[in-house]
Amino acid sequence: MAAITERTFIAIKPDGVQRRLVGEIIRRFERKGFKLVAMKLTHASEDLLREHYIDLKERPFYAGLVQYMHSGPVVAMVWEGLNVIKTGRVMLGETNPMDSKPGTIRGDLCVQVGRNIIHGSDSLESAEAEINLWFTPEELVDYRSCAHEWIYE
Ligand code: DAT
Ligand code: MG
Repeated sequence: MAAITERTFIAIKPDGVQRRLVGEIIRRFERKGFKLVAMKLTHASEDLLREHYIDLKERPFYAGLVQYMHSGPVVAMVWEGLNVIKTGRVMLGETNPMDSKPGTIRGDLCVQVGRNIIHGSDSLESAEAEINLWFTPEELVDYRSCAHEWIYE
């Protein structure tokens, strides 16, 4: 069952950072009602990125994907809330921006699959693995949101 403390890993990719979309993307998660638990601007190593996308290692675009993700800084974040993994994916839109509906991040802000500006975990298992890969336990900040009672009954 989905929990209020469910967490997902969201990353704004190098194109999103370069295109000054960081504020726009964070704004959407904040306004929705999700709680920011961790965030850093980081130039990820190729080793970390290869591991992050390890499930896609046999795909023809894997090397280019790692290169693109390594081409500049990314904003790595952990967001928390009820059903945040699935809802986060809905907010992102489809993998290919061409298939993404208006109103979604990819539907509104990007054009091509190889420059789709944002990553979001797709399952509980991948969320846990990705959070552990990108963050140390100390980087996950424990605090109570003052809006909690106004977002949850
Ligand atoms: P998502 O990022 O929606 O979870 P994914 O995990 O299947 O999608 O793929 C990871 C990233 O790889 C995706 O955001 C963009 C890139 N990618 C996926 N399919 C691709 C393709 N057919 N050509 C080029 N890049 C692709
Ligand atoms: Mg994925």
